[in-house]
Amino acid sequence: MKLHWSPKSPYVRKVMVCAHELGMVEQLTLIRSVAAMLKPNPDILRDNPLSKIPTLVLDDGSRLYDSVVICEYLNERGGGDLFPASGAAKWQALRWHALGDGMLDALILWRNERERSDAQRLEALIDAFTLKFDETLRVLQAEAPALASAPLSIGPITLACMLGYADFRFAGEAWRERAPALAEWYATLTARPSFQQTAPDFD
Ligand SMILES: N[C@@H](CCC(=O)N[C@@H](CS)C(=O)NCC(=O)O)C(=O)O
Repeated sequence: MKLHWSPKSPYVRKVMVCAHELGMVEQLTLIRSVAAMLKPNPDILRDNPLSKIPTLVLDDGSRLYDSVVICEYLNERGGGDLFPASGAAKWQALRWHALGDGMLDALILWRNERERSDAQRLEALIDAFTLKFDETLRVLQAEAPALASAPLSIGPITLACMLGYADFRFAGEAWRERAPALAEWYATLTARPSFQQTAPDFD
């Protein structure tokens, strides 16, 4: 299987963490692919009309996207339990996944906005993203005990990838100071080899 991949993408990281956890990394051929919102990449477009990474090309030529679809595919193929099948564990995992992914989408748009010139930047948008990040930290700080006792699944994996991206691109937000119990949970989870081996390239 070929994976359109980058060492900096938090969505790609979700897939790679799942692949490590499932023992499937060797089955993936990583294709370094540059995805930029303002410059669709013809090599990715051939496999995904949205020109986004991660995109997975299966051995039979079929394609899968986006990140959560790829993660669920790997989980099924690898016989894993990263997607709880039913009941409260399923809905908790999916809600955490939605929160992590939604916040990631906001962080990426926030970063784009932040890098505009003073004249072009929409401060109201920056304020809205700041508020959403604050609220996300508040909710997750309150849910840190639940996170600490939950089994490893797509929910906690995605939240940790989101917080890792915040470290990577939003170090100034100093989220640990505002969410110390969350920071403790994060430190424990990201000590796993699957996170250590997929840490974003800070260069
Ligand atoms: N919902 C997608 C989001 C993927 C995404 O936005 N990836 C970024 C890289 S971090 C990308 O490909 N951006 C290029 C673009 O938006 O055109 C997923 O979960 O895979």
